[in-house]
Amino acid sequence: MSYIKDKFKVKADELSAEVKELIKNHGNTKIEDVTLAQVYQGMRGITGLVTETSLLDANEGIRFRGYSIPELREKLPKAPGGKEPLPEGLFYLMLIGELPTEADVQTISSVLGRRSHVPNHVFDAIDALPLTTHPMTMFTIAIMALQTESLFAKAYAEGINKKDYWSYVFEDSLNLIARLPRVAAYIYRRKYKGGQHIQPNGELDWASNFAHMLGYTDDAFNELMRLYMVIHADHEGGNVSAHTTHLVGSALSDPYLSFAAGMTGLAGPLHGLANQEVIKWILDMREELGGGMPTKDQIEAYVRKTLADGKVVPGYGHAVLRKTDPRFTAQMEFAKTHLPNDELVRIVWMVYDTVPGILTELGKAKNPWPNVDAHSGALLVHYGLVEYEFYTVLFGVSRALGVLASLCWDRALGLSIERPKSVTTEWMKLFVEGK
Ligand code: NMX
Ligand code: MLT
Repeated sequence: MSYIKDKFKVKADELSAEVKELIKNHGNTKIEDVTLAQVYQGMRGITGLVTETSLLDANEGIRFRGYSIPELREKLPKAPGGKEPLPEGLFYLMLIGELPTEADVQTISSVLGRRSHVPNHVFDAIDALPLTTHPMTMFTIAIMALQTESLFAKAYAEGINKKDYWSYVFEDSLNLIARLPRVAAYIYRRKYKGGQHIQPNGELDWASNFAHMLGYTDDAFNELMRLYMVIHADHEGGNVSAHTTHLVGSALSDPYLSFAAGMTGLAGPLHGLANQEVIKWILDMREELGGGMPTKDQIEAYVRKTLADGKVVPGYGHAVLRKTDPRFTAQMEFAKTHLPNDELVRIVWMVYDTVPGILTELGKAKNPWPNVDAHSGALLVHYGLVEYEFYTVLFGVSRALGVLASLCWDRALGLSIERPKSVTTEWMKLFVEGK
């Protein structure tokens, strides 16, 4: 791993010098104006963050260091016999900014395998929670319990030079990514499989070891996990989980604290919890209609009822995207190859044929198209992972790759504590009156 860390340091020094020059020569350049509405409405459209790992285009979707999802599926190294990219390769790409070789991916895989040990007190913390606790609550508590292992927190307490922060954040980030599948699988097996835990297999790649610890031995499920872990990993810096991790990290809270904070945001229904909400919504619809395949008219009526009840249609809409999410399309392609006749998948596709027209007709949602969450549940159910409350934990394990690679960059670039200015509505009223 040390050669990858050395390479990161070289890249970080180069970019730090470029950023210093940019600020020195163009520090007063105005990027855009901010409207009063933007300040009240979730800062939508305000460019206020720098995130190196990925960039979102409203129409085209996400690019990771310049590579789209179809390009990643083609270019990133695969497991022997596999067709989907290994998430370790995406982590390398986000960290270093270059496509990895097979050997780079192998190095990361084996480092993650070696660092995956989770101390017993973390399992004790999970075990202390009632079984009814939501898996995302268990997950964030377990990450907080893991914070005892932070090398950054320890080094900071001992007194380190700020030039070295990045090095400890780098180590913590790798250790945390290595440990998360074990923690997540422990939560799953405790809550849903009677506490019959499965030990990690150090021979496997990161995603298939996770699948193995969840209890899956199917090669197709390993492939799904690899794809799932790649497509959920990062979505530039402004989404709630990435932004929160970055914000909390800016106070020099260590990667465990920062990531746990990000995960509490991912657990919200307008963000990552939509992963579970979509399948719940489809299953509720099916139950209400008496089971089996609904007709297009029945789906349309159910969508209209959802909206009339003042609820959102989960899996549709986006704060930035204005077209079908390429992460939805990648999952649709996976389904077409592996499970084209699955009933739930076919319902997902019928919903896709129905919802955009209705949302467009009503004209309120700025984006009527599906996001990543609209498809994932149906794929997981097909392979037997039916416990939908767990889905956001899968999202969280994947999201660690992006937000922790970004946290390494934040500290390597020496980014400042985040502290935007806020005002009161009284201030706003006086401001618009010109006082
Ligand atoms: N169903 C019903 N109404 C919607 C939907 C939807 N899927 N999407 C947007 N709207 C409404 C939205 O609630 C808002 O209504 P109001 O003015 O009464 O507050 C109006 O349309 C305008 O919202 P937008 O500006 O289009 O969306 P915004 O940027 O505020 O929010 C989401 C983006 C993603 C939060 C929103 O589209 C949504 O709630 N979608 C459903 C939940 C979901 O799928 N979230 C997952 C996002 C991806 N992820 O994993 O994080
Ligand atoms: C994400 O993956 O974080 C979601 O699509 C939400 C977002 O980008 O705002």
